Amino acid sequence: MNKVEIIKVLKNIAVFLEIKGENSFKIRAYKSGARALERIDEDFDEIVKHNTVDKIDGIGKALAEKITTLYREGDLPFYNLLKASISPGLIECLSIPGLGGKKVKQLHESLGIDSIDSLKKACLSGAIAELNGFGSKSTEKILSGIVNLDAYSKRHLWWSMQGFVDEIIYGLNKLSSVDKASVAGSYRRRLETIGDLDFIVGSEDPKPIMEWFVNLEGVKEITAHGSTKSSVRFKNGIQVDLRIVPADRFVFALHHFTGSKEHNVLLRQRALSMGYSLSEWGIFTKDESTDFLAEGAEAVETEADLFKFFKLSMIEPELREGFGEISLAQKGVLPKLIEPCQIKGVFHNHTTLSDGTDTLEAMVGKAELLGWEYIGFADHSKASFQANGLDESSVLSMIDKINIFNDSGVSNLTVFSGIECDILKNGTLDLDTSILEQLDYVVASVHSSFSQSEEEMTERIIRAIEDPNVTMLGHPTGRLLLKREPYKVDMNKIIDAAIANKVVIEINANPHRLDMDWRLWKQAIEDGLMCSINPDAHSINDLEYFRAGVNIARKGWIEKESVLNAKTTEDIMSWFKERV
Ligand code: DGT
Ligand code: CA
Ligand code: CA
Ligand code: ZN
Repeated sequence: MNKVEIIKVLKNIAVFLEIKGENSFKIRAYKSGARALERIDEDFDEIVKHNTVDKIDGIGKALAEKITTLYREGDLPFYNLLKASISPGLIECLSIPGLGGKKVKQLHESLGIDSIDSLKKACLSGAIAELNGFGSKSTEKILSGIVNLDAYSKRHLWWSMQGFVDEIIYGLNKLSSVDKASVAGSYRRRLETIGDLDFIVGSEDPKPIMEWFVNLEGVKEITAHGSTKSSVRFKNGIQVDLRIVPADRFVFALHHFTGSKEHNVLLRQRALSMGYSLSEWGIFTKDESTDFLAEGAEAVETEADLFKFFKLSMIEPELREGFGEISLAQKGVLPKLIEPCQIKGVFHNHTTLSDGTDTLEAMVGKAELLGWEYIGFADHSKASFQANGLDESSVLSMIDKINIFNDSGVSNLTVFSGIECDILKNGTLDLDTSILEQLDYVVASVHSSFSQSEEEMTERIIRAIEDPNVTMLGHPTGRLLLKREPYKVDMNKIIDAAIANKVVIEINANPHRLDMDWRLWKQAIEDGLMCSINPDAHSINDLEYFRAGVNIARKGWIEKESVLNAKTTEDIMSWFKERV
């Protein structure tokens, strides 16, 4: 287990002990142990290797042993037993925002609550509002937390589906009766979260394919089993639809089931206006039999052909959301979407200086492998103490370190010095201007006081945007997809302020964030906003997240001209200079 995972276990132990009502000294030991690990500057791997975990300030001998076991074994019997001793329903209640160990214990003891279900009932009956320390406001908050939890459980992150999708496609392509196979639906449109997975197969012999599908390893339940359509649910909760059509109809089914519904409706209208009807089965002459394709439709082999049939240029799946793609395709003026190979470096990355798990040198090494020209580091600032944020003097020594690194010639990459500076409650920045001025760039982000009113939050962020030292706005709504709702903020005002102050807004490419949302980008780009695709990497592997960011940029109609990190090193340098 790495440091970040160990910190999580220590925090869980503290919460579980709270539920059990253990003495507060014991609980505090785990909490402060977690904090101590967050704060260390030294290389954690070295510390464990040298058996000096107990020398860390705030960690005693017993805790040091547990940490070492977690590091070496990836497991801790004490933790497993503790977790097993608590009813899973109570652990589930912990995922409701605002409910920690103490509150869950209180709810359990005073009202017998032992599941989300009983929690919901107690909210609705008014029993919770009566409890000491709760009220009608917290009842409302718990209820909306339950609604969100339910919605979250029905969808999956696009990013986490990749391996699963690739495996199914690989399996299908190995079957001899499969002529063509593709994923469709929201996954193919690269939506940030997906409900179910849809696969389309072209084949003249569907039976063995269906048998293979419903008997796949991990299938828990077969919800539909037909000769051309089946649906299954896997053990991990993922629902998958498979449709098999004759090979000469594959392209029509692929287009239809890629969607979206909105796009399909609009394309169908266009077909009708041209005297055709369009369905998953093909293109037909309006009001005539659907036994035969319309004249010319049998030559449609690819989706590009299909669009061409309707006098449209090719519309990439990412754009098929009914956002005006059809009318632009009609004029042949769709954007040339940004591609992963056009990214020349990334800016929002963390190292072991704050809460990252890899060193600057290791991150540069990975950036070299990715073929980039530059990489920028933006560790946290001091207000993010839980992330071991940097104070003024640490920032200065980091700048020195980066200068020395750049001069050393160790790497061909240029390293840019930045910071992810906290936007404090009142909109001022967490570090002194005299320090911020010395950095190449500043990413300003909100990490605290999420419950401000929309007006306060909007003013707060605009104030930061107006600070001449701010180069980029980080994760503008603070959302965590399928985990936490965005805070309230007027994004249109934020976008206007960013354009007026030549501030870039990031697409935070962490698969849980993907913030700013793609739905806002098309208009924002037209109005002159620049974007930066930022992986917010906390490890070398996280640098790969930039691909998820590129997906979102493409869904936002973004071309490389509007992406800061598609510029060359030289252009970046002059851009940083010119904007102030
Ligand atoms: P999801 O699964 O909720 O993430 O979203 P999708 O887009 O994958 O939706 P899904 O799986 O229900 O259906 C796949 C595609 O099939 C959808 O994007 C468009 C097409 N489709 C499904 N139902 C309808 C419909 O009622 N009308 C039209 N025009 N198309 C539909
Ligand atoms: Ca779907
Ligand atoms: Ca579906
Ligand atoms: Zn952040």
